[in-house]
Amino acid sequence: MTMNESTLSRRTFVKGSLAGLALAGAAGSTALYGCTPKDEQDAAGEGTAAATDQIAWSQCNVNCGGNCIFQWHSQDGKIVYMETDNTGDTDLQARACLRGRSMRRWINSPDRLTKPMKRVGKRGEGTFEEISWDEAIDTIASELKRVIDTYGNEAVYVNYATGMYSCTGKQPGLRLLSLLGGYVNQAYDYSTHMLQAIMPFMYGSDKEKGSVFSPYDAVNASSFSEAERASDLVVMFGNSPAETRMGGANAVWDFAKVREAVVGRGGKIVNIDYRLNESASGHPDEWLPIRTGTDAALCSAIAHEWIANDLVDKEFLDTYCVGYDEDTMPESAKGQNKSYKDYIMGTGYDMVEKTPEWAAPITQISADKIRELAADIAAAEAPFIVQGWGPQRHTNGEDATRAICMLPILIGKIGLPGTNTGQREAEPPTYLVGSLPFENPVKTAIPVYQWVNAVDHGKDMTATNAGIIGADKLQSDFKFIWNYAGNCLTNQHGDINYTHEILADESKCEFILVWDTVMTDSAKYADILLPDAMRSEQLNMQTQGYSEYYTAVVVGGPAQDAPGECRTSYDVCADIADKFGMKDAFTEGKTQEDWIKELYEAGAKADGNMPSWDEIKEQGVYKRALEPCIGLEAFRTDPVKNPLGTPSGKIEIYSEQLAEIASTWELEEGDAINPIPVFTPGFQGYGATTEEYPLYCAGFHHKSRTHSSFGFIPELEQVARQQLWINPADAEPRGIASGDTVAVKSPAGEIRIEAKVTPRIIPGTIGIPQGAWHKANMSGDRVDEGACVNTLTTYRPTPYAKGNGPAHSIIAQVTKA
Ligand SMILES: Nc1nc2c(c(=O)[nH]1)N[C@H]1C(S)=C(S)[C@@H](COP(=O)(O)OP(=O)(O)OC[C@H]3O[C@@H](n4cnc5c(=O)[nH]c(N)nc54)[C@H](O)[C@@H]3O)O[C@H]1N2
Ligand SMILES: Nc1nc2c(c(=O)[nH]1)N[C@H]1C(S)=C(S)[C@@H](COP(=O)(O)OP(=O)(O)OC[C@H]3O[C@@H](n4cnc5c(=O)[nH]c(N)nc54)[C@H](O)[C@@H]3O)O[C@H]1N2
Ligand code: SF4
Ligand SMILES: [Mo]
Repeated sequence: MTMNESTLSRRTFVKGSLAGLALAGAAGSTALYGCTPKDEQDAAGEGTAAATDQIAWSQCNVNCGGNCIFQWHSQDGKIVYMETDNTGDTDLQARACLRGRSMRRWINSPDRLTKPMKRVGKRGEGTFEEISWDEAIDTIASELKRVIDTYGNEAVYVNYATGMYSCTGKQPGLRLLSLLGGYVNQAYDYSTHMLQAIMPFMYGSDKEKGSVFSPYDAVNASSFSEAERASDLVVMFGNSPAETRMGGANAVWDFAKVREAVVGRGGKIVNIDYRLNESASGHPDEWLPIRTGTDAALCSAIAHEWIANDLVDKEFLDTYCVGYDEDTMPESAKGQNKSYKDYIMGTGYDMVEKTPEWAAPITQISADKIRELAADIAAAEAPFIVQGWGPQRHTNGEDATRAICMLPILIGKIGLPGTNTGQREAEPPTYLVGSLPFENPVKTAIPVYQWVNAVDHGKDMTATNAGIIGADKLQSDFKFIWNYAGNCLTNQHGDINYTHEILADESKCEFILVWDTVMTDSAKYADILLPDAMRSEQLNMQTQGYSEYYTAVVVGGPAQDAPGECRTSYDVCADIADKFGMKDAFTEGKTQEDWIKELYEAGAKADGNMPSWDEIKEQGVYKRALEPCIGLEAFRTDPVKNPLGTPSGKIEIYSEQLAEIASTWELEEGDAINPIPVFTPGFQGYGATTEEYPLYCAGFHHKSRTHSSFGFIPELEQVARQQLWINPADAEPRGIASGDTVAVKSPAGEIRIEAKVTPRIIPGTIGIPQGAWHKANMSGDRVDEGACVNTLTTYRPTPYAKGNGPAHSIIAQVTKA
C-alpha cells in the first residue's frame, strides 16, 4: 500500500473528525518544540499549504507504555511535521512527549536500515553485506528448517524485545513460528521480573481459587485517580511517573493532580528514592533519600515501630492474612518462630530486632526520620503506598517488593478508599482491540532473563536449578534466536562483555535473526539483519493499555512510504511461510489491512460505542475515560466470597509454597528464597562494596530515551545528557567536577561518562541512566565510550525469579578518566 491510498487530505479530515483542528493551534505545543514550519501554523487548516497537506494518524509504539498519538502532516508523499493529540477532552489527550515529537528525526534519519544484509565478518563485529530479499528469506527459511529438524522446536527462541507495540508488531513472527511448531516462551519480563514472579505467593495467582496476580491490572492496585480522590498521604518507593510515564495521558498527568489534591487537603507526598527524581524535582521537601537496595530494611524498621507501639491492625491481620504472628501460621510452620512478627521483633529468622537504629546505617535514613515516617503513615486516614519497579529490579528484588507491600498490610489499609496495596499504581489493561492471533504449541517457558544461560547450557537447565516452567527441563540449548524490535541481545540485557562471549561463539547459538530500523548494538550480532518499515510507514493500529484513567485505539497511516527496500514484517513472514508451503495458513488469504480491519471490527462489536471501520480510518482516534479503582476492594469487602488466588485465599505474609521451594531448589551459594519478606542484601547489594569497588551503583530509566530507543537522536541527547550522577561528597575526594569525563569500573566492565556532581543523589551511591548505546571495541579494550549501564552489570539471575535484579545492583569505582 502506498500512502496515497489511505491518507486523508486535511480538508477531508477537518470535515470528518470529531474534534476540529482549532484545538491544535491553541495547544501550540509543536511550535514550542520547533517542529512546525512557520507557514504550517495555521490552526484552522486554511493556510497556503492546506491543499497539499495530508494528515495521517499514527502512534508512538515504543515501550514507555504511553502510546501517545501522532498526527502526521505530509506533503508530496513526505512527512513535513507532526502534531500530537488535540482531540476531545483535554484531560484525555495523549500528547506526545519530546521523544515522540522527535520521531520524524528517527523515521527520516540517514541511519535507517534500508536493505536486507548478511553478516560477513565475525559475529558482533558489525560488518555486513547487502543482499536481496530473496536471499534473506531463503536463508532464514532454510536455517529455521535445519535448526528445527536437528534440535527440535525448543531450540528456537524469540528474544525479549519491546520496541514495537502494535497489533502487527512482533505478532507476525510469533504466528509464523507457531505454525512451524513453536518456540520456547518467556515467563515474566524485564520490567517487573522479581515482582511478577514472587507476588503471586503473597497476593495469589490461581483462577480456580480467586484472582490471578498481574502487575498490570486494576485488581491488585489502585489508580492514582483514587489517591487524588481520597488519599491524605502518598508514599512512593522508587516511582517516578515524571520520567517513566511522560505522555499527556499518562500517570505523570494524573500524578500532578494527585499532588494538588493531597497537598491541598493538608496531606503529604513522600518520595523514597536514592536520587531526587523528576517527580519530586521542584518539591525537594518530598524527597527521602535512601541507600539503593535497602527498602526492605526501612520497611522492617517501620513495622518494628508499629508493632512496638501497638499500631498494627491485628483484626485485619487475623482475618485477611496468614503468617503475621503465631496465631495464623500454617500448621507446617507453627511453633518454630517463623512468623513475620518473630522476624521483626528479633525472636526468629536471624534473631535480630529490626529497630530503626538497626535500619539507620543500612538505609542511611536516621532512626528519628524512620520513626517520623512510621508515625505519619499510621496517622493517615488513607495512606496510598505505591512502588515503582526500581526497588524490585535489584538482586534482593523478590524480598524488597513484598516488604514494601507489608506497610499497608500491617495497618489494614487495603481495599479502602484512597489506599493502595503497595503495588505500582493501577494500569488497567483495557484493550479495545486485539492483535494478530497465534497459538504457540510449545508450552515450556524460561524466566526471561535466563536466555543467555539457555544458549550456553540450556540442556542442563531444570525446573529446580533454573526456574524452567511448564516442563522439568529444557530439551535443547537455544540455537536459533529471533530478535524483532529489541536491543536485549546486548545493550538492554545484563553484562554485555559476558554476553558478547556467548553470542560470538557460533557453535553455541547457530543463527541470529535481527529485525530493526537502525544499526543497534544488538543488530551487530545478526547473521541476517532485516530493515523494517516503521509503524508510521504502514497502516497501524494499537490500543492503549497502560494509561490508568483512559483507554484509546488509534488507526491510521501510512504517513509516508518506507525508505529503500524496507517492508512490513507481515509481508516478509508471509514469504517465509511460503517456503514451508504455509503461506495460506499464515495469511488465511488476508492482507495486513484485512487483519487490522477484522481486529478492529471485533473490538468495536465488544465496545458498542466505537465508530465503524470507515469512520475510525477518517477520525484516527477513539478514546474513553476509565473510572478510578481501588486495589483488592472486592477481597476487602468480602474475603470469603472473593478470596485471593493463594492456597489459603488470604494474603500470605508467610508462604508455605515458598518454604517448600526454598527447601527443594538447588541454589547458588549465597542465594536464599524466603517464605516471609525479609531484608536480604543480595548479590552486589548492601555490604558488598570493597576497596576496589567502594560505591553502590544503580540505573534508572531516562527521559531522553525509551531504553535504547531514540538513543541515537542528538537533539534529545542535548536536552537530557548521559551523565553519571555523583554526590559532591564522593566527587570531591576523587577530584571530580561536573563536566569531567570519568571512568566507572565494576567487576563486569568499564565505561566512560560525563560527571554530573549533584546533591540530588545520596552519598555512597552513583546513578547511571540506562539505555545509552554501547560503544566499545570488543576485540580491543572493551571500554564503553557510550556509557551503557549494562557494561557494568554482572550476569547473575536472582534466586527465585532468576531475574534481572543486577540491573540496579552494582558495585563500582569512579575515577577521573
Ligand atoms: N523516559 C522513559 N520512560 C520509560 C522507560 C524509559 O526507558 N524511558 N521505560 C519504560 C519501561 S519498559 C518500564 S519497565 C518503566 C520502568 O519504570 P521503573 O522500573 O519504575 O523505573 P526505574 O527508573 O528503574 O525506577 C524508578 C525509580 O526507582 C529508583 N530506584 C532505583 N533503585 C531503587 C531502590 O533500591 N530503592 C528506591 N526506593 N528507589 C530506587 C530510581 O532512581 C527511579 O527514580 O518505565 C517505562 N517508561
Ligand atoms: N541495566 C538495565 N537494563 C535494563 C533496564 C534497566 O532498568 N537497567 N530496563 C529493562 C527493561 S524494563 C526493558 S523493558 C528492556 C527494554 O529493552 P528493549 O526491549 O531492547 O527496548 P529498546 O532498547 O527500546 O529496544 C527496542 C528496539 O526496537 C527497535 N524498533 C523500534 N521501532 C521498530 C520497528 O518499527 N521495527 C523494528 N523491527 N524495530 C523497531 C529500536 O530501534 C530498538 O533497537 O530493557 C531492560 N534493560
Ligand atoms: S516516548 Fe512514551 S510518552 Fe513519549 S511520545 Fe512516545 S509513548 Fe508518549
Ligand atoms: Mo520495561
